[in-house]
Amino acid sequence: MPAPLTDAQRAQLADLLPAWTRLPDRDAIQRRFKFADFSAAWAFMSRVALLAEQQDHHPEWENVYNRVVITLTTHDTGGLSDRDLKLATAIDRVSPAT
Ligand code: H2B
Repeated sequence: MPAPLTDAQRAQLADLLPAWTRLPDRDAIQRRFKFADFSAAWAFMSRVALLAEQQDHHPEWENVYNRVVITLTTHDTGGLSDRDLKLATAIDRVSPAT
């Protein structure tokens, strides 16, 4: 079972995941990506899909041409958990430098 983020972990979020922002209206983090074109965006999404399957943790996301928006939260616990931290960290590793 995922472990909800503790207050201490929440306080560290900005340092641990500087490219991600907390959403004001729900317990979730979000990152926006922009690529050269649709093909590059889809290649990135393919990598993220494999990571998500490996981790059994799945993003909410949307893609419009060369843009991808990823929102992470844990539906099973109704908010951020250690699984969101882990997946966000893995996504950062396969994302292009910003
Ligand atoms: N993804 C996300 N983001 N939150 C979850 O609570 C979640 C998931 N639960 N992927 C997993 C799948 C669960 O539904 C399955 C049964 O493991």
